[in-house]
Amino acid sequence: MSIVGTTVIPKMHMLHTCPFCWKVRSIAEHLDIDYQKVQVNAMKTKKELRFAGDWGKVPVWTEANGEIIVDSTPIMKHIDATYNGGALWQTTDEARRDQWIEWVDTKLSKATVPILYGSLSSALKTTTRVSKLETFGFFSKRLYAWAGFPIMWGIIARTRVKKDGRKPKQLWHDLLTEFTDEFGGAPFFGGESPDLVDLAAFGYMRSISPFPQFSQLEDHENGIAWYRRVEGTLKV
Ligand SMILES: N[C@@H](CCC(=O)N[C@@H](CS)C(=O)NCC(=O)O)C(=O)O
Repeated sequence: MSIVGTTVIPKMHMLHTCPFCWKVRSIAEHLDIDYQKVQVNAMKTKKELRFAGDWGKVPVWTEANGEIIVDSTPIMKHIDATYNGGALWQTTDEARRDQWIEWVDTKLSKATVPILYGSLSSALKTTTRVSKLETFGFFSKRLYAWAGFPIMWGIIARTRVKKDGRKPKQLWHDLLTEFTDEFGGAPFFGGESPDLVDLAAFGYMRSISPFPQFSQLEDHENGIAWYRRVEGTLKV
């Protein structure tokens, strides 16, 4: 719970560059919800999130009444249900919605690491930027900027890129084609306006926006047109 003036507002524990946090930020901005962002120390997430049990990951959403919700998609559903009557999750075709939220949370979530860390030069660019954007201690910031990139590149991203076989940009383009083709000519997955699936997908893509690699996604004509349409619905 957090008190600003006399008003009690919800808060979100987050990391600036975490894609799952961008999902929650996107729905909150779409619905114009007043909440407080609490940046955690990237090296001390477990410790700083101990209040939420042993989940240990961001985002963590704390409602004004003290209720704690974890995991980005359940948080999005909670926000929609609490502040919006569940309208973003409501649909006439639940099977399609459930299939695609699952697709977004498995396919798009796995595409963020390869584009950011999939080559040595992009990994270096990313970790340097992350070390500037996130909260670290004085020494761990420098340590992360220099030691983080070979770890992310060498161990995590390279394995994923190799396993998929496609270049990270190609992977994103294929996913954006698959997703936007599903709209059946409508401007959004949700039809004439974005729904929770749009906002979740948008959140993953938006998490790349602070990095130079975002230009590789801007090359996808239908994908970026959809992205700008969703962006246009945010109240920021
Ligand atoms: N399924 C979770 C994943 C959250 C997650 O993995 N967050 C990362 C940051 S991007 C984290 O907090 N990692 C810390 C850890 O695992 O120790 C969600 O959608 O919220």
